Amino acid sequence: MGKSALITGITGQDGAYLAKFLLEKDYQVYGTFRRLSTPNFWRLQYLDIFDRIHLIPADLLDASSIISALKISQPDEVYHLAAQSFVGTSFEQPVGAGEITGLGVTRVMEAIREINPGIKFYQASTSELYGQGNTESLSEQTPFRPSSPYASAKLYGYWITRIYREGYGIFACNGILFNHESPLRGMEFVTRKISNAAAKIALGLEKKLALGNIESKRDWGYAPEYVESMWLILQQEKPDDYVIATNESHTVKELVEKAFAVAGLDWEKYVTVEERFLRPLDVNFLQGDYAKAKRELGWEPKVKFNELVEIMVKEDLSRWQRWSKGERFPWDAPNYPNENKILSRMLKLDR
Ligand code: NAP
Ligand code: F7E
Repeated sequence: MGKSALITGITGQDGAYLAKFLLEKDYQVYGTFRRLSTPNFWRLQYLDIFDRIHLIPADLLDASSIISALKISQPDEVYHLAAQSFVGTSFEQPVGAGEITGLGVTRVMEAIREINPGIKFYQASTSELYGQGNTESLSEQTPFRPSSPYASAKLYGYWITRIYREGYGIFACNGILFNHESPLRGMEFVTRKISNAAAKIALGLEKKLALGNIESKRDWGYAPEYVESMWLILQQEKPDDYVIATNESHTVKELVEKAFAVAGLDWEKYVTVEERFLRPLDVNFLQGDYAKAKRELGWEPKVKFNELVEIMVKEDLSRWQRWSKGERFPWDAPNYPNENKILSRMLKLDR
């Protein structure tokens, strides 16, 4: 019998890919999910692993549910991926960001400390920790200067992880992952927003796309490769923190240009920049130096920017084509309202 792992946030992009990866390594895979009025298991169904995982209801706001999840799963490893993960939302729900994304980490760590301090713990840390003002590749040594409620909650989670490692001797590690994307990415993130819009416009299902800060630069990698690094981090002799990235950065404008080209379109005819999609603070440059991960984990990225954009746009094109012909399959886009439909604090500001 293989090892056992508990993934918080198994319904999200990384949770689904990590579950698939661990099943292939012969793990017993347990995952927490939130009770919602409409079930949200489409990614697990899309990867065809839904029947092979064990689901446990839990919410990061409820410590008792986390304790139950640990008692039921008795894991060797916990991958703590659940979070309020959209930076834009953290400006609208800043208290929730602190409670869920920040204090949630302590609830999981405390449960581990009480139930079994021998459990290994992975914390989903992020390049957003670095914040504004950088122009060069960022490493484990670069100081953090968070620029959003999301990032400051993640900074708290980063330090709690280190404190439980150094204070209680728990095998607790931070993966400082730069942006990673895939056809399973949430619809509100810029890569998927663009790949979905390019596909719909090419098929005559949509007319335009409104974006925010298109000068912003990101280091975008491919999510299925990044989940392998999470596992590698927990297989080392000593617990430590690692940057996972591609060490390349591109602007949102380059992304939109490439995505529309893959769909056979000239982006300038369809894309507008609208102030309502700008954040109160944005991080303009992120690029990660993954030398330590390469040296110590033997990890390096294979899929780079152009291939990533091609994978995403081609998949969204194919999905919309199949859907238009009447085929039905687990998928988020048909139920996602156009962002113009959503009245948020930021959208209301200029009305
Ligand atoms: P995601 O697709 O948004 O998934 C987030 C997961 O957290 C979902 O399963 C969600 O459940 C769950 N969740 C949210 N609030 C919760 C709560 N109160 N209690 C329990 N579960 C809750 O995010 P992702 O892209 O997979 O990212 C995984 C983790 O890595 C996150 O912590 C994120 O902040 C971090 N991260 C992501 C990236 C990236 O580029 N993707 C980079 C660095 C770090 P529902 O399905 O019910 O919403
Ligand atoms: O924005 C700009 C936006 O929302 C990327 C999360 O996984 O990665 C993610 O956070 C950039 C920003 O991702 C739009 O202002 C322009 O500069 O796709 P995003 P993010 O904020 O980088 C990090 C590593 C995480 O940890 C997070 O969990 O694109 N941008 N126009 C836009 N962004 C969005 N969403 N929508 C736009 O219309």
